[in-house]
Amino acid sequence: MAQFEATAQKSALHPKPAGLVLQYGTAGFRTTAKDLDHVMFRMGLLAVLRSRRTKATIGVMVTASHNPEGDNGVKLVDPMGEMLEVSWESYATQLANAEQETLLTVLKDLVEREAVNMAHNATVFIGRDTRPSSESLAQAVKDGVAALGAHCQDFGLVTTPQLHYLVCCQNTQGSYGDISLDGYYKKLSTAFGKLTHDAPVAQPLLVDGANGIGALQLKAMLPYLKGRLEVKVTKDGSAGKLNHLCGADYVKVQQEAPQGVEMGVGQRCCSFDGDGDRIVYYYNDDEGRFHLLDGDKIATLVSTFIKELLTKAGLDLQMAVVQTAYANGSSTHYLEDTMKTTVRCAKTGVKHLHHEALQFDVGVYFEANGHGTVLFSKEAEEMINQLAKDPSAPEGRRSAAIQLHNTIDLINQTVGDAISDMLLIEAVLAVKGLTIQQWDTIYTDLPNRQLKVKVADRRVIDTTDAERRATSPAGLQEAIDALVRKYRLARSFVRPSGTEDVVRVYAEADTRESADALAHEVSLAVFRLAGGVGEEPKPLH
Ligand code: G16
Repeated sequence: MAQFEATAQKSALHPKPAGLVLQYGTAGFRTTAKDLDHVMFRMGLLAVLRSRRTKATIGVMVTASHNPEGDNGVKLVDPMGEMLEVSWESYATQLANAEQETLLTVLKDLVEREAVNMAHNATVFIGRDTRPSSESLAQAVKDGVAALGAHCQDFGLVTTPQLHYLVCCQNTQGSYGDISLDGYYKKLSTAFGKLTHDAPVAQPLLVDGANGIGALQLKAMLPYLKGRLEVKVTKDGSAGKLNHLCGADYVKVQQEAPQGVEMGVGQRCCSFDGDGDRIVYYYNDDEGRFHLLDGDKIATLVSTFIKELLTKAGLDLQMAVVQTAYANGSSTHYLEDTMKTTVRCAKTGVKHLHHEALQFDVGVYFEANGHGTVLFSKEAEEMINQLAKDPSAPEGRRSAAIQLHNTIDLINQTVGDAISDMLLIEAVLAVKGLTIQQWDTIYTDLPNRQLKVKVADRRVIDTTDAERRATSPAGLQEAIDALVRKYRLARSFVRPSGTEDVVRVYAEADTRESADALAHEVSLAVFRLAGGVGEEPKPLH
């Protein structure tokens, strides 16, 4: 216990701002960078305890992903590369909010409740994004790890999914891949090369790197893809701020191209987010109209490709697509009615989608914002690999199994990964001989709008039914229902963001005007019934 006392003393060097209370949100803690030093130190402590408890390496990623450059945050990575187990989120919150005098008690309680063996070795992998504050915050994590006498390995500037990959490789003793960035580049590029071996090389792809780590890592990987994929990286951080008027979140929410990017007519373009775990595609048609292909379109493309290969391979595996309430109604209809695919709806946050996707042999999960991946169960992988290696199997079935095997190798199954998803999409388009325009016509999105409303305390909003209905404050859901009834093909919901201090509003309807009007009216209802602050939301037009 002397170790704890020394630790609590060291934590005084990373003081908690008085009165600050933070909540473990959709993807860890997130707020202005200046308020996070103590959180980082304490997450270093938590990672050590989690490592001792699981007897495995744990990851800590310093990033605020899509948030503005001045924010920062931290995401914790569990042994197989998943997000931190939900039951430990409350420990994280307790540690982050403990006052200096109570920190020791909170630590001791956690160790006792989880029966953590403090004599056990612990290892923590650390990564960070390109935010100016990230280096010193990563140092605070290291101080926390050292304070509990554990070992840490700092991978420096990596994308969030790369850190997930590295943690998984480490804890599978390299069977998921080599425990290095070189191993990551090689694994993905080799799979891409095999999958697209017989397909022609496509026209160059323009990638908006959100001025962040995704751009740096993609550039580092390009030599491995030479001759197979032509990519031009823009918003690579050499000028301009992280996520500012660019990046996947900007493009998805604003429904427009990143500012200042020269897009050729019909050119295939995509945007990453600030830590390289989201991707959306888009192009301008010859009338200058902008077309967005978001996470829903990606899920549709990828699930169709996998379903076709499973059918060709004659493998009877259960596949499902997992979406959230943000999924465009047209995508859900297309998947269920035309593709006859099982669709599930989960709460926002990849941890929820990931969990749901694990229930199937093949679980394709994507949030509309472009965050997602595909999970194959162990049994599914074994069946695919056996067939791929079976010389007595009919050629058509075997070659489909080989393609599935290469697809599995190309996918980062630990978490949504913009680089891996981009390569998967590029491979599917190349193998199927599809242009981005053809992909786009699979179905037509219902016009939709996302808005943010500032309220005094966003926790006054509670939701149910995978966030599709509000249970508090009183009267809000009834107000939304009444507004939705005014429009055709309309749907709307509200939920407190877990990464920003706002309430998010989503609306879709049969026309752009109706979707915008509905989103505005629902924003007003939130403002009036949920304690809006500042100016009332103004109509969009
Ligand atoms: C994170 C989560 C995503 C979520 C997004 C927005 O993304 O990983 O699953 O969709 O936040 O969450 P919210 O609406 O609660 O603010 P990222 O890319 O910012 O880490």
